[in-house]
Amino acid sequence: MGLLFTKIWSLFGNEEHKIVMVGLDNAGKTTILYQYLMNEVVHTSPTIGSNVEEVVWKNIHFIMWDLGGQQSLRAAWSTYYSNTEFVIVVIDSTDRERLAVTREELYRMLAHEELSKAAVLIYANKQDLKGSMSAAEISKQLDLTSIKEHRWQIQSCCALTGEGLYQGLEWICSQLKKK
Ligand SMILES: Nc1nc2c(ncn2[C@@H]2O[C@H](COP(=O)(O)OP(=O)(O)OP(=O)(O)O)[C@@H](O)[C@H]2O)c(=O)[nH]1
Ligand SMILES: [Mg+2]
Repeated sequence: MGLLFTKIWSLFGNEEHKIVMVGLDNAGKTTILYQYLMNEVVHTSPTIGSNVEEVVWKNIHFIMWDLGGQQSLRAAWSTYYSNTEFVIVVIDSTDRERLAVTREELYRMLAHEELSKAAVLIYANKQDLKGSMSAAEISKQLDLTSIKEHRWQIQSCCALTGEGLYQGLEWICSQLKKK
């Protein structure tokens, strides 16, 4: 009965999918969240704790958690993982020095039991800035092809213009259909 109800509920587009958005501080997570929500760039300050919003895209409802990325806050990321279907990892593509830190955080996260079924979308953000690394370069540095236990996708984007953001959401929707 519970399952039937869930199925009927989802036919009406009322099912909610949980997304957790992580990445180092200054990567652009909060900017992306409010681009999704309002199609505009908001003035952000570093997130302490988290923001959560409901984002509706093509009648699909997402509960999107945007977590603060400062080092002292990263240990708390795992407290948000339960029932997460998708993880979005946001990368400042100009931040070459800290890509190794992102890599460490990425693999720590993927090893977490509660994310064993989650799919991962990686945004190579800030493509508008000179000297930004390409998605291919980031993919190589992060060794993404070694990820076998999770579905993953990398998408280059610019949160200021919104370019690339919806291709990322499209990928997420395509994964929902496969389930
Ligand atoms: N040039 C450029 N700047 C961006 C882009 N996306 C975000 N920013 C800027 O980067 C800065 C940090 O953005 P936030 O969205 O606050 O970063 P965050 O990942 O939420 O950071 P924490 O909350 O500290 O984890 C802001 O000044 C944004 O305007 C982008 O695509 N291009
Ligand atoms: Mg933030």
